[in-house]
Amino acid sequence: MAVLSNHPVNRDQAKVMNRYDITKRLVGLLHADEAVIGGIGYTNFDLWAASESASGRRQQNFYMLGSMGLAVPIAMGVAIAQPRRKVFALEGDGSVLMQLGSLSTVAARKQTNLCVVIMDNGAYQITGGQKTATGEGADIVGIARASGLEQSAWAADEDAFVELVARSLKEDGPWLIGCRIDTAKPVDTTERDPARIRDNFMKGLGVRA
Ligand SMILES: Cc1ncc(C[n+]2csc(CCOP(=O)(O)OP(=O)(O)O)c2C)c(N)n1
Repeated sequence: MAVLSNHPVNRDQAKVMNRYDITKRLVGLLHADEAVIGGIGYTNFDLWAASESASGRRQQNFYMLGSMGLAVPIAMGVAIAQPRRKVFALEGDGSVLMQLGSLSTVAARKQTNLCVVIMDNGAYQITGGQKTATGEGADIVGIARASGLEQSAWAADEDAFVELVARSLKEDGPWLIGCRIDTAKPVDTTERDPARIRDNFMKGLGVRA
């Protein structure tokens, strides 16, 4: 396996970053057609905020509003249906902890066009900041590797994050990027209109006129 990062770090060494800032950097690296699935929690709020520009809001995003742990399964479904499209799943640590089996499923399928980004703030922030197990020593990148996702790494800092995302755009995955983030409030709130979210996403993916 190739060296994943020029700055290999463990969870404790990883810089605590800001979710909006790194989401904005990720969106800035996209070409246009990549699909991005934002998990429930503040992850999708900052994806919503980071995806607005002068030319409108990026349509290739899906915002999960209902249930925890579904960003990876939904992203995998999109990745299977449209294998030439790169697909990103952005998920909170609390949510991925509820659906750890999805990581081994992605690994077992060798879903090459999928990149999972975990926003680890050690808390269920949106429901009041209750501590998650990652705040007690569970290491999502370690869990991912043990699930078969060899190309999993903690982002040492913002530059390393950009480097890892850029690699995931160019090279086959599956990838998993662990990000330590702070508990700053998200920049905006996703519009709570699931039918519109679905329709926009389907248009963005070219499966609905
Ligand atoms: C299956 C399920 N259990 C509980 C909830 C209530 N709930 C919604 S978001 C959330 C916390 C999400 O935590 P995390 O994924 O870490 O994201 P953060 O809020 O930190 O951004 C909880 C408990 C839910 N929506 N679905």
